[in-house]
Amino acid sequence: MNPRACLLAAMAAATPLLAAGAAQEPGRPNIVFILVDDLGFADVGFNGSVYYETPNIDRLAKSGLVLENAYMYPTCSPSRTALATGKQSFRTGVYTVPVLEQGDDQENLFSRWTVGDEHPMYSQPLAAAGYQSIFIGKWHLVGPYPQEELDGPWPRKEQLGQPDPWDFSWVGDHRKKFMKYYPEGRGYLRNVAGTYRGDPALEVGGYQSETGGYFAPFSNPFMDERNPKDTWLTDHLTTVAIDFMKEHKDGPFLVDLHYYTVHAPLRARSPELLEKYLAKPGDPRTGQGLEPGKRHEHEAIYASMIESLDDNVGRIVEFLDRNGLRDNTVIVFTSDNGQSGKRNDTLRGSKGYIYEGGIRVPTFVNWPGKVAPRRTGTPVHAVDFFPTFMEMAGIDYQGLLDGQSFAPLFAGDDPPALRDRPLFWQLSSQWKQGTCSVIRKGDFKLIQFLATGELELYDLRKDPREEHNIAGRHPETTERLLGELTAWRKANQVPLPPNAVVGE
Ligand SMILES: [Ca+2]
Repeated sequence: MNPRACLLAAMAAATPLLAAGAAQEPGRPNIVFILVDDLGFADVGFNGSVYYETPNIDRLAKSGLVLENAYMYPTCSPSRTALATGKQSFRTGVYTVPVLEQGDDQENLFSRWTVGDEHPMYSQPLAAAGYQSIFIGKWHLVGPYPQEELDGPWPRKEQLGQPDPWDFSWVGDHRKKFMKYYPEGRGYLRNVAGTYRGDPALEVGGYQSETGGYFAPFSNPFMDERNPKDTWLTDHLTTVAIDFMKEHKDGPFLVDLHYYTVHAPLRARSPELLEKYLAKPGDPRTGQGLEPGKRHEHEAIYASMIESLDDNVGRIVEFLDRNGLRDNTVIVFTSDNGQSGKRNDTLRGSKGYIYEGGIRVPTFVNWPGKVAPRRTGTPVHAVDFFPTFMEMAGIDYQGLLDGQSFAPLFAGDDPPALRDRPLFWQLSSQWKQGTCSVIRKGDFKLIQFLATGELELYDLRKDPREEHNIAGRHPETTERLLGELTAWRKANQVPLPPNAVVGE
């Protein structure tokens, strides 16, 4: 037997839950789900960055399954909603971050902010199966005024708004009336730092404040700051995670560590790290670290935040190793959308765009002995994480889900049922680009803009930077994918903005 076949045979023997039709494994694994905010595909060493430094993250990636084509929506809210509920945007009505929307009620179905309790989250079946769970960091699955969303007309005539960051008049209602929209209403034992907001800048001045919310005092009403152990938010959230795992060592536990970093406002972790990255040569392949002047300082600050993220991932691994928890803990690492305003010459677009730079994110699953270390190009979507968590935990979940478990990839192969399936996106409200429906299947990605009917087709294998729209040159492929996309919309009765010119 060759070494790979030998490894697979050993894994097959050791992983009954992954075999077709197998019974549940008696010991459910602990799950640590690290979700980083706005971390770009190429902002980690394991995807080739030589400017940003992520040695701890890279080690985990190398000994795990790297998903090279892991996709989110282009912004926080729809991605986080899809991750949590396993449902597409058109079911939850969460299409983008409401305060970012551009245009009027003809051009948009204005997005919801609050995820309705008719949409269960993966944390609920996990809690029912005995998981002790904590939510740490950015929640963003509730709007500042849930009652306004519930009482108002639908679709709305105006987009939803938010208060000034330092206006805490909403807190009282959220602690009582709207708690069901918070982690505690979703099966978690505790919520630390999760609010409606998409960034940590809650003190007077918001983004312009000195700390940006990344340095203590954090001013977060959902965080106990009486005995702060750390003065830097990313360190503090990691300490909370470690304390929780200490408390619940006997497991199984779910730690959702959804860091606020590396979202704006950017703040340098330390003057020393800032100096280090200001002096470091840039990377000619990605363009990272090569920006001039003020933008270079921006990149160096960002790099210091990434290094701090990496240090903290290292702390988690060290804790698990020291406590003999590593083998029964699966670590899932991803980001909620592409990089925001940084440079990456290897992909088109950034946060807000449906191009690869906006939706393809750095992702891996590490589970010693259960996940064969390798890289795969099989595409996965945000809606696939919920069913994957169910399979990892051996839960037979019966609710409606739009995705598919990608746990079959763990054994070392790419089953055609996963490799060749289509992935879909529906963006019915707009920010940086027009509303659109999207299908990715095989090597191809087709974007249909709803207000104009314009089509863009890209061959991602030959043209990873999406420089050549080949819709006109490949009418057969275009028609075939458009047919699948249209059939998907029709089968799901996907609502479209009033100005859409595409019919079914
Ligand atoms: Ca984000």
